[in-house]
Amino acid sequence: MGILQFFSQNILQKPAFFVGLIVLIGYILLKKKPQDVFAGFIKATVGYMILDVGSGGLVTTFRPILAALNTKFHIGAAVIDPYFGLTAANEKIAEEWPSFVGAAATALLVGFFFNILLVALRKITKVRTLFITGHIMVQQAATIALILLVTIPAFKDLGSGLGSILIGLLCGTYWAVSSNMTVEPTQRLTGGGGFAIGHQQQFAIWFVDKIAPKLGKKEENLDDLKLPGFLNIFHDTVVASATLMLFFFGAILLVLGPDIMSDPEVITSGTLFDPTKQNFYMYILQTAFTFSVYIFILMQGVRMFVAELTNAFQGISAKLLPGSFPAVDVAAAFGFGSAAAPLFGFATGLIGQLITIVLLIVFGSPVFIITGFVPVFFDNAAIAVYADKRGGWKAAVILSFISGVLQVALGAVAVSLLGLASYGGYHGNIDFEIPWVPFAYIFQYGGYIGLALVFIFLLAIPQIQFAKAKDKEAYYAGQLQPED
Ligand code: ASC
Repeated sequence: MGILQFFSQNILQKPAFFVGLIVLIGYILLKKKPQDVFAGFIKATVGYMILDVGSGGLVTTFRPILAALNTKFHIGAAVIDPYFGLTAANEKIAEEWPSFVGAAATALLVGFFFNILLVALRKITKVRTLFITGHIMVQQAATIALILLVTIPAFKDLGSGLGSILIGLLCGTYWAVSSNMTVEPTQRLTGGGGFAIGHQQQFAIWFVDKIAPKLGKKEENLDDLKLPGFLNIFHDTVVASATLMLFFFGAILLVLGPDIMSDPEVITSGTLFDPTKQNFYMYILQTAFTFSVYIFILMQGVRMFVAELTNAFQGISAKLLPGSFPAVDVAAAFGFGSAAAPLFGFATGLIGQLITIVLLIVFGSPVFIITGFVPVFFDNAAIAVYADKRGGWKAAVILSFISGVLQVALGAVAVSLLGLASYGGYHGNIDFEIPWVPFAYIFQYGGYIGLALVFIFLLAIPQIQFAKAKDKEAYYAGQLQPED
């Protein structure tokens, strides 16, 4: 138990070390020189820590600003964001099912080892991917635990021991199967990059990869869009993101005003406005530009660790888990495809979200949704990157817009189904709209039979993928099929 707990707390829940450890083991298996093993471990761990600085900076700076909207307008709203979702799920579990407080952490371990087992048995399961994005697994285990506790009232009677194991098996199955669905789309995007996605939009990526070619031409890339001359400056990520953020967060910050932005009770992280030291408009400019700074940092870190991880994983897949792929953070995909795609996806997804939020108000929805930064940016950016690769700008714009609409509409459904309005948050990423909202309803109406059906559905997916693959060797090797 001690060893398991050490592993869970210090490695599994600290993805930088988790990734570093995997690189270390991979390089040892590859019989690299000790100094190269050491260097690889450092570059992977530090690269991941740099990614964390980038994404952590984005979250700490922009999350309180969105939450402040809630404070100012006194709306019983839920922020759709996985960190808000994590907090909300944990609070609700602690209040209503106190014996299940540690369940998500145990489920995390159970799920991880079950994923390894599914890959080890890949000749039977057809699963090729190991989900290694620890911080995402923490969030998902909590949300999935909550979904089961709320929708199957008898679930609590299993007790936290058996209950945690069942939650873990469900998590592990989702991790293994969903990331396995991203192998071909990601190989296509990256030109054989050798990794898959283990994040919060695997079902969406699979769907987008299938549907995008029907929506547009892949030759009509976002990067090739003939924009009016002056717009060319937006092909640069820094210029584009800074400008866009100046527009959106500028408006939000103006509405919130200097009083709120200088209130430490509301702006609990990021940079507090200090009226004695700075002009408010300069503060707005600075906050908007901070976005570009963190995006830049994030991408730098990703390049570092993905390079090491892909090398090292060849060692692991050859020796330990033959034929397996690492399923990593979706940000790893942003460096491939059109450089303009993440930003376009984010912008169109945001427009889709805002229109749907207005519609919620117009139709008197009891649940009000506040845009959370993580889903609106990372999901829709990813959708646009993958869609653009297969169907050009039209597919990217259409699909990220639809995703924005679904995030808000189904997010509101989830908040009311799970009773989360008074806890202020829901996970919100696109996989936690589809398939997880339908799954939650299947549990609600089917109880344990519903749960069994979801297991069967998930485990059947890689079987169908394998059955449809003409070249079976290529399937196992994660190579594209001849018809692709
Ligand atoms: C998420 C989440 C984050 C970001 C990060 C993107 O879903 O919880 O912190 O996306 O993983 O790089």
